[in-house]
Amino acid sequence: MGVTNRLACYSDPADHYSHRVRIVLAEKGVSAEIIDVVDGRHPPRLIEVNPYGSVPTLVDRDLALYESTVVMEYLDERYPHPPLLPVYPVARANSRLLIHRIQRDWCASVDVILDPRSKEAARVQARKELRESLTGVSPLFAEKPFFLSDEQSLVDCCLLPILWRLPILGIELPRPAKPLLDYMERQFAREAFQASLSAAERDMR
Ligand SMILES: N[C@@H](CCC(=O)N[C@@H](CS)C(=O)NCC(=O)O)C(=O)O
Repeated sequence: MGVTNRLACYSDPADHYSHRVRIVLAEKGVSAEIIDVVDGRHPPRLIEVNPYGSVPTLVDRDLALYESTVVMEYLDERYPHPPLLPVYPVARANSRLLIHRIQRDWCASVDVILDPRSKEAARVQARKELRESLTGVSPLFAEKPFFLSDEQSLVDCCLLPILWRLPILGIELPRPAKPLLDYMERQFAREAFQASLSAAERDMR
């Protein structure tokens, strides 16, 4: 008899927000049924549980959650080991602020670059801004093994899907970004990161 996963995750195999949640699941070693949502073809059950039909959406028995940050924090609380947010309130708040900044600055650029409706000039500008911004913060990655942290955290889980996509975003980091390039090499080699990748994501590099 097959084992039914109590968790199901509606995920677009190419989407960086869905990738965040798949990384958290892999870091926690939690098995979930990954239901691929591609080309806007929404399974009826997804529409039933999420009025926006957006992915990622997590279903845990009677609970349905969407918005990647909400889903990630739920998983971190539901499966506390290993913890992906610091214990103390100041450090937790700082992690949440970093996630917000990744969202506002870097995810905004990624979404412009990948949106087929974007004008070419906007795409060129977003690519330039993202490349310069990542290069600018690169020295921070020389200070700690993870992004401004001694431990893997939800901040890394938000950043890695972007960094993995740099080739398809048309961004090559320059040599001075070496601390960031080293961080990427370390992170991409992690077993959990490799386990998080969909077939479409494996093809991105
Ligand atoms: N802020 C959302 C963004 C997620 C998002 O943009 N999802 C896209 C993925 S391609 C989506 O589901 N769009 C609506 C749709 O496909 O109907 C999050 O963090 O989860």
